[in-house]
Amino acid sequence: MSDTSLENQHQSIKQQLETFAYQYYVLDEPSVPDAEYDRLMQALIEIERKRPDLKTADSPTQKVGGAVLSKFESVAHEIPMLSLDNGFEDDDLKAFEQRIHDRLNISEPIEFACEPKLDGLAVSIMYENGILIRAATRGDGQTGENITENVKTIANVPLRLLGDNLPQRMEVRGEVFMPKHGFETLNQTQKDNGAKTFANPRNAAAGSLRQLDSKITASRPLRLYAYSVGVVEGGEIEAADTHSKRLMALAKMGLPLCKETDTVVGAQACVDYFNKIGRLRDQLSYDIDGVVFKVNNLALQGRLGFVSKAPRWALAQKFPAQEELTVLNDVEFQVGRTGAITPVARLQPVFVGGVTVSNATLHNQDEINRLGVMIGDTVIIRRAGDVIPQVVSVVLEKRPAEAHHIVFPEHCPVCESHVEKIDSEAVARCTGGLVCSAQRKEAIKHFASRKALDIDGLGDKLVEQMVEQGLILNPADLFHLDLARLCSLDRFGDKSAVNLLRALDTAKNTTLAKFLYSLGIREVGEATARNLALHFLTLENVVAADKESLIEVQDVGEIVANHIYEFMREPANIEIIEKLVASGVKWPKIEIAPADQQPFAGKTIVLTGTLSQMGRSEAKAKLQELGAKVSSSVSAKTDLLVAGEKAGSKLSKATELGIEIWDEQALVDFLKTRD
Ligand code: D41
Repeated sequence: MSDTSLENQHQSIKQQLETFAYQYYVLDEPSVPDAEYDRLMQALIEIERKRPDLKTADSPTQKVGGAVLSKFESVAHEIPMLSLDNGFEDDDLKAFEQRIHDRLNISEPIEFACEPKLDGLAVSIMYENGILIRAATRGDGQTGENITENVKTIANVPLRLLGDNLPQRMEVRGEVFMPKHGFETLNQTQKDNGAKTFANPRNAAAGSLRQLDSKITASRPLRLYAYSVGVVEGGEIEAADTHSKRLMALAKMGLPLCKETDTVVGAQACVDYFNKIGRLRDQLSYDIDGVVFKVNNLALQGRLGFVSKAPRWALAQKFPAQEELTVLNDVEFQVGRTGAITPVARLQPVFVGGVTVSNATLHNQDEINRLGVMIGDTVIIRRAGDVIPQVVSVVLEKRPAEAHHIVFPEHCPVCESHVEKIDSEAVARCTGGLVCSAQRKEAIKHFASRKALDIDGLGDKLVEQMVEQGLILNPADLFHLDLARLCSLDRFGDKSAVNLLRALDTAKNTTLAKFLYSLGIREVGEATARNLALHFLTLENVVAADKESLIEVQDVGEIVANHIYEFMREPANIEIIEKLVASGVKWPKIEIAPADQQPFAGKTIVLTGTLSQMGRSEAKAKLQELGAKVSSSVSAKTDLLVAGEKAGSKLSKATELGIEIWDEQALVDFLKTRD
């Protein structure tokens, strides 16, 4: 091929790749399948192999990394990278606005730019005439480290800016972070490879950015959000008179911004924004530790200036800490419904993430070994969202001389039955079965729970009391309770008793799927119970099923089949089932339309996004009744995708593959025609 045609081809492929990467990583709107992107990238690599002179600094091939350094050179920031003042309470925001008013000698409400405070690492990226020429860490604010090769591999960092009227020089400042999902995947891969896992996305981002081999960085799911500029010489952006216009100019040049940013007027509106982001926090795809508020007007920013390295015009309002130090006072062992024994850390109470925490789960023996934790140790505990607090790590320097090992019990702490640990499983179990009052309590709680028989008013505390006083031993006994016995319970009046008896009566009308789920068979969740019901149609068939026919049920493998089979071979279980049926627990006969009347027979359907009119499990059940196989991932074999709100990658994949797509309303309308 002639030199010019190779050059033209290179130019054309390069531009296509830049556009696709921009659409995919910056706009979040994929336009071509991954395979097409990979194919073009290979073609570009091939051309550059023949013509190394075409391998310029902004070539998309630079995204894959390659350079291996022996150390990071230092870089002096032309304009120092400032730090941020912190605020913690609503009043801190009010005081912030007050200080601004006082200093500027004005009283009008101030306009603030608001940005979620990403929990990553601040970086500086220098572009000259639109080409990325250098990137550096913040370091101490004056001097950082040259991490150009690594930053170039970050998927959403443009190597070349878009548009015309670009600045001759522009330094973009922003935060490099690892999205939560990428962090989970990375840790799983690390674990599978026997490599060390990272404690949180921030550490993972820091570890990934500080690699001398940029190929490693390239393999890590890092992202950038730009939040400011340093040096700016020329270009349209120079004319911006507010922070938000600057950010807009950056977006126009192809730089990624956090989508949750906004501007508000006055401190109260800042408080409202802070609370709104706080509520959204768990749903965001990245970790944040607060919100940064900045005076939007650049002229006012200039007048305010900075004190001791932090601008007077910005404030980082922090969420309550999610990690704290405390002492592990003791470990207790709890017995669950299936006998699983869980070590629970009893902690010196500590205020973290807005609540006082005195317990944390230690999961199992493997986790205790992994942490190397001893009683008496000072530990770091973390509380994220609504999940159970976790012990993150041990502060070995603080281990007291009297610290002692955690001894896993060989006998059940509740019923003293033998504890069994199967090598292939992480959990240890009490072998007591229904002899064990802890397992009994949990089994009854499960039986009464909302997704099972849904017995209104039968809460956990009440179940515990009833078991402790010997009123009931198993779920079947619930239906033999009477007023006199119920009224003997602590703080349980006539009225509550009547209500509970009525709720028990109502709960007798259920479905076969819910009944099977309520039995609490190991690893038989809602979905499996539903599959069992649809497959076998009657309780008798499930009870009598052999392992081979159980494995035929959708999503039932050998292990689950074994659990079901063993459960049904246990005379005590059969006795309970028979008693329940004798007490009047019943369900409607399952009518399966003949195959030729099942509109989705043989079809594979995927549900994605949020379904607001019906729950996802309800939608799934209805589709299955109409013959569909409901799968969780989109592939060429998918026949239909039902996309609710906020549908993401599955929707784009289905679009790419040309699969039929319905919104929730279409499904609802369709199901109506079947009722
Ligand atoms: O999201 C962030 N972590 C963030 C950090 C942000 N959205 N804005 C920031 N703005 C600044 C100033 C106001 C100094 C330009 C920052 C940081 N600084 C910052 N990050 C680390 C140290 C300072």
